[in-house]
Amino acid sequence: PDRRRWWKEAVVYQVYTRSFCDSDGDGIGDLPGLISRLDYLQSLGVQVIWLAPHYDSPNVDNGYDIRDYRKVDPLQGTMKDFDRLVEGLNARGMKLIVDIVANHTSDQHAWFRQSRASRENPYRDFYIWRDGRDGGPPNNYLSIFGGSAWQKDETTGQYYLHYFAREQPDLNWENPAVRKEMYEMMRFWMDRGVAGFRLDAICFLSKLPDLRDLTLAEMESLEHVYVTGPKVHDYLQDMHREVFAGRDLLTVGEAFGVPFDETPAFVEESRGEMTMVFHFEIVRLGRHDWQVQDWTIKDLKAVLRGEDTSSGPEGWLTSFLENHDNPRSVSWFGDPSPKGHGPSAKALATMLLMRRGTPYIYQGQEIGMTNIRFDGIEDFEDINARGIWDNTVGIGKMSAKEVLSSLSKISRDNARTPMQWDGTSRAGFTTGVPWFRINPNHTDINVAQQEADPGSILNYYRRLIELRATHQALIYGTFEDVDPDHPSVIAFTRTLEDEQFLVLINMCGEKEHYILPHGLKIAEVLIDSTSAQAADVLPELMPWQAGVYRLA
Ligand code: ISL
Repeated sequence: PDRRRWWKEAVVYQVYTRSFCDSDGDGIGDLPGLISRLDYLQSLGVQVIWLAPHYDSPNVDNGYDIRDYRKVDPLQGTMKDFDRLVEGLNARGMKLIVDIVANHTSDQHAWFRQSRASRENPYRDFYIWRDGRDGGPPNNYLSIFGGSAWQKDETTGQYYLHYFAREQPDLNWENPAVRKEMYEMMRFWMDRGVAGFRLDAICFLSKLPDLRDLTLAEMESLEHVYVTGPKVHDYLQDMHREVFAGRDLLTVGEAFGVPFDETPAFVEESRGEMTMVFHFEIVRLGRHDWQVQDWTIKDLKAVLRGEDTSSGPEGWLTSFLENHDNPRSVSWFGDPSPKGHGPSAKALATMLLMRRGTPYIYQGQEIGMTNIRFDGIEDFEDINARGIWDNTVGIGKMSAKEVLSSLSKISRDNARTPMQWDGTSRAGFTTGVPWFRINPNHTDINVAQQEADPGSILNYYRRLIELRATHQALIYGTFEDVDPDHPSVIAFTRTLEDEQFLVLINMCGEKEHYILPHGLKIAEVLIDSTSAQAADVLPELMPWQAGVYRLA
């Protein structure tokens, strides 16, 4: 069985500060706003907050472009506010993890301003500079956000590498001075009381040594290439020795592009790298990059099984269906229509919280916030959506209608609309003009209304979180898919010693005649989204019915 760890037992709540709660009426969420909602977060039962980048930034990529790692973004507050946040959390028995963006900085960071100034500058090697080739960039690398991953800098005539936006130059991790700066910066935040880190794009740190050209197939899935740098494990072990060792932190790495079978190396405790990683196979089911594809429940189940074993016998794993980079799960996997909304959001909550792995709830997911409508490219804020548009419609490669339809479904903006606290005109998010549109459905979907309704999605989340906390088997128990072939029902067990639970999820909006395999029978209901009694759960599952049961 797994060794007990606080970060395996915790449920994490991801705060995208800019869209969470605004305290000063400038339309941008901030730290004092977040502090004012700590009682709410505590009442959910989550123990850890993952805070979006809170550092000084020109906000080209909403804080993922850092100008000064040791300063709080004035739009979000002050260092005092940060300290108050940590105190407020600790006073409630909760912890904070911060987002570390180590792969790149902002082009406004002092290091980059030095670096670009001349070839001889002592900071030149903080970034990755190369001569061009035949009047173009050094190789055919593409940026994750579209276009070449190289930008020519007129001052010195060389190109610098940027895996993301051109305003996000990649740091040169080969350079020991870069590593030293990063570790010191991480210790700086640890000294201010953080309990761990979410490590942004961490598997991209090590670059391919020869910077050879990509094949066409590789250009179609950049993330699978950019994670294959030969030194990524050296750097993570170095970071562990210098920063994490002996401190029992929660360290979660973004493993976008890392295949399941390469994962144990990142998360096995004895190797000393990270405690868990985020895989994207589930949230990216049904799409390739930004293009939408068909998917089935059987596909989803295959990924659930694959992910469950991906961390190896000794590593730990995460469970998430949403974050700030992906559409809302009720719109993607569920049914956001008035009829399907509540039931499908509860079905997804059951999957999220009852499988093995530390669950991450993204703000608003607990009330079933949905995607928003986009009528044209001007409705998008996200640099990624704009990049996709420029590289398709912009160059006449695809029609506006086609791209708009896809972007509306997958855009990161869907997850970035302001938190829906109540049904008033600004959703209780701000008294000013919100930086981004509030979803008009906030009149129906909001915290205030769900607080008052015992049958709400919000209160179902609370009950699930409490259930997980009271049964070790729901944390440490093994996971077994007992019905891999059923086309619409997910059925798995969680087993620890002599305790066993069955989790059932009807993943469709139709009633389903369902018989449990292997002669299994339900003896007791621990939670059921339709409030069914043990004898009535089967053989007819209601649309989207989900629950956790003790077997006879
Ligand atoms: O969201 C994506 C594309 O739509 C992903 O490819 C994403 O860029 C990738 O998972 C890395 O994400 C992280 O680093 C980015 C930042 O924009 C994302 O918000 C962050 O989660 C660059 O720092």
